[in-house]
Amino acid sequence: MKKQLLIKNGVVVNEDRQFKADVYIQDGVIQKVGEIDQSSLPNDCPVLDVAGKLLVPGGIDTHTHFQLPFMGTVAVDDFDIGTKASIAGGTTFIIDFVIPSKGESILKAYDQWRKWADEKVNCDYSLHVAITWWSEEVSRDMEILVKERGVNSFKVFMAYKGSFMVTDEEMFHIFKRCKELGAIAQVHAENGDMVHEGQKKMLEMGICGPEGHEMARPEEVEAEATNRAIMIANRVNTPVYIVHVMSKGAAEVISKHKKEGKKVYGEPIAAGLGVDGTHMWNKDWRHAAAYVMGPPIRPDPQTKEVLMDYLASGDLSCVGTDNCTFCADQKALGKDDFTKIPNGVNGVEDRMSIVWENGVNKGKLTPSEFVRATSSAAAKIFNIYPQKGRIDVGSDGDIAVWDPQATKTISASTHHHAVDFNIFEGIQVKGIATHTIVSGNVVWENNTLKTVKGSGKFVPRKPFGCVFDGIVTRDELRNELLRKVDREPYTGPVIVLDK
Ligand code: DUC
Ligand code: ZN
Ligand code: ZN
Ligand code: ZN
Repeated sequence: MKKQLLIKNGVVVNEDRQFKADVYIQDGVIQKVGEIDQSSLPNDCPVLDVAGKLLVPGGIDTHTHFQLPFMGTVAVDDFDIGTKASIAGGTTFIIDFVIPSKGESILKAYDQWRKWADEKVNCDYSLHVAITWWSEEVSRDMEILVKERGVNSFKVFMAYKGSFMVTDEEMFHIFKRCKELGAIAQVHAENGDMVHEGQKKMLEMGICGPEGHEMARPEEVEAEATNRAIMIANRVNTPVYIVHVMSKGAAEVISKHKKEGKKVYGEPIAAGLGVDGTHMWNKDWRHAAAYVMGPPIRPDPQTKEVLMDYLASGDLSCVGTDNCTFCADQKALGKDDFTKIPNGVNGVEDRMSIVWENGVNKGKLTPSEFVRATSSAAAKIFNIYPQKGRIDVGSDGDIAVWDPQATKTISASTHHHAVDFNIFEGIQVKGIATHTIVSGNVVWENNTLKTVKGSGKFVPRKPFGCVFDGIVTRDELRNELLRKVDREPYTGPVIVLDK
């Protein structure tokens, strides 16, 4: 028997248009979009009447760290709980990061992440791979990952000195390799040396609480690294994707380079769009520590507005979360020293509602721009469009039924994360996913999850091939000109200078 679903009376919202339609999904793939005569379908086809609600492509979270071993502990949202929380918020696809230790085989780390995820995911997923060290072996294994394991994105950390951080020289080689392989280079852009010095200074001054976290690594530290990463990528002539853009300064840098024609993408995250960093000054230590992530959420309350404006203009491309959650007892590893507080916040469940609330409800985004920002742009950048990121014939049956009128108050007491704190606690959002459809199955309705652990699939992503051609850097232009130089030697008089 075929697995099927008919969604009746929806308003399909894609990134380019919006129209009334029914949607018929069979065996996980959308077969029909438009007015569908129910009598043309088998009698036993289940029907979901959504009565004028919006149907948006299932959300894509470009940036999660489920069950990440990090800073002496392990993130509590694993691939099961993490993808359940995603689904409860309308997100049907996540891209997590494989993060090998320095010296560790990137293939081995990839296999480990695949095993962790395959056993537990409740929706489809992909993997980015972080490159934390550089060698012949890493270079060779990057090729294997691209050609045989479905990876087309590699991330470097410019921060986390002593663990993940790479040098500019290593970054240059990694970017070059990305270009050769048709993969996209991603960067955690903070100046790791400056972070290190800033942390030392704060501790010397006796500032040991969470508020020291932001003061140790202010905006300039992020903006400088963002600029450097884009400049180095441009030397190599390869596109670059800046993960978790948290500050006005970094967003400005991206916008400037984009206007100059460089291929650069910026990813704001739910935390940066939804809250400000003044919470790190909260008198309650646990509360303050909950907001510690890297790069920091900025204390200037204008930041989230500005980041949303850049998202609306398209200068920032798609929204992730950096979902990397730690409970009170884990955050307490840094109770006497903020540099030891495990960095990370929640976001995967609330991302879409936060973007709707602060984008669409504030008149900054249209519903189609919301779809672009939460799904389609990510699918395009990471080369899985239109399999994901669109409601169309042939696309995967991953859909969120979006009710722009329904409200909820975000709270740790009702969220689906394993973490005991929610950084959006108390925020009321109008616009939520009432139903989430994963691969043609209704797995979230009536506030209830009906997910199947391990049912999600790994989605391989192809390299970009010729997409990266056609961009000319100054170096290439220079080489081109040099090739053209075919000068006659000079044979005229020469002034002899006095000794
Ligand atoms: N930042 C975080 O806050 N957590 C995980 C890794 C990172 O870069
Ligand atoms: Zn990062
Ligand atoms: Zn607070
Ligand atoms: Zn991250």
